[in-house]
Amino acid sequence: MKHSIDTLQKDIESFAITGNDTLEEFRLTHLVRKGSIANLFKQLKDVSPDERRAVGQLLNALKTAAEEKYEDAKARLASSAASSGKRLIDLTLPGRTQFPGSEHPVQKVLGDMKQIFAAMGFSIETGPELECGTYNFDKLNFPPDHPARDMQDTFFIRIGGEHDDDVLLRTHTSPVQIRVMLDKKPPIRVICPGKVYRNEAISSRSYCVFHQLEGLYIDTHVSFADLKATIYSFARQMFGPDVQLRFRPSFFPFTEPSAEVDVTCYLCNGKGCKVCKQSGWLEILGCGMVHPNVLRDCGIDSEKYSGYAFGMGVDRTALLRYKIDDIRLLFENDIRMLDQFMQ
Ligand code: 2NL
Repeated sequence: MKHSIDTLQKDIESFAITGNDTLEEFRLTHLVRKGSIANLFKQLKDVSPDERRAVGQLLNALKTAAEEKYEDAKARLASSAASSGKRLIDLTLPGRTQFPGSEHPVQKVLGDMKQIFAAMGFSIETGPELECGTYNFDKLNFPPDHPARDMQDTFFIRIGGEHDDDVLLRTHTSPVQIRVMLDKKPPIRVICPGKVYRNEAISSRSYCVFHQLEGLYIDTHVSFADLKATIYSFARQMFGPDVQLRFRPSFFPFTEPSAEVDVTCYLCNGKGCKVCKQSGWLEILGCGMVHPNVLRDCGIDSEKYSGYAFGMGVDRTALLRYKIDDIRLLFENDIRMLDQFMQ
């Protein structure tokens, strides 16, 4: 009997469990009710009573060892199956293409504008796109009945189910400059770039979102001559050293006097073409001396300080520079358009 146990123990120890088939073979050979171990237990009754206890202990130890070997092998096979699944590489798959991305044409133009003004000492300020009517209109000297305050022209925001006419998507970046004036003492020299929103009829030339860059300079003795010099310097760097400028009188509620500025058409050099409608001029910005009411309402003494401000659209310059014929292309983010701006 002891010899049989020894032989079986060697068999069990040397049994190589290499996969699920041999694992099952091991179980069927040794662990089932009619297997090798159970078979030896049956022979226990033939062992003499004084040896039976010791032989029984040997058999029990062998049974435990066989069960452990089985469970260990089972766990090992399960975990190696899981990790080899992770490591499996299908070499027939196509490679993964990298899309490095590119700077949006609007951001390229905006970047050039920011750089020119930063070199002249302007710092860059940003603010919220969701504004209150006070900063977007009232503090900019808009009269209460101004058409820009109309529901048809501006996106007012409904809050808590009630129409609240004091929260809106900003229609220009001027409220950022209002925030700067309320926050800081002159001298102030900032540019404010960003998205603005107007409820336009959408077409190839106008969209409900577009980009603006506004500028503000407030100090003692700031004059219209300072404004002109700054705009001239900007235009020459932006559109070329030979560009000519034309200041036309205009009106904005927040500046007095006000002007609109044209540059010689940089597509036809002022000769006249389809884009400038044969005039030879392109309108690039609006500007003026900050209205004393605006300074007063922002807590700045208009007897002591004066300032100029200007505002320009960014998208139109991007369309002209890159010969894009539909403004909507700037907002659809179609890869076929964007990847043409990859260097
Ligand atoms: C345009 C005209 C302009 C301003 C913007 C401004 C801001 C403050 C005070 C006074 Cl806080 N003015 N901004 C001034 C004149 C013109 O924009 O045609 N923009 C596209």
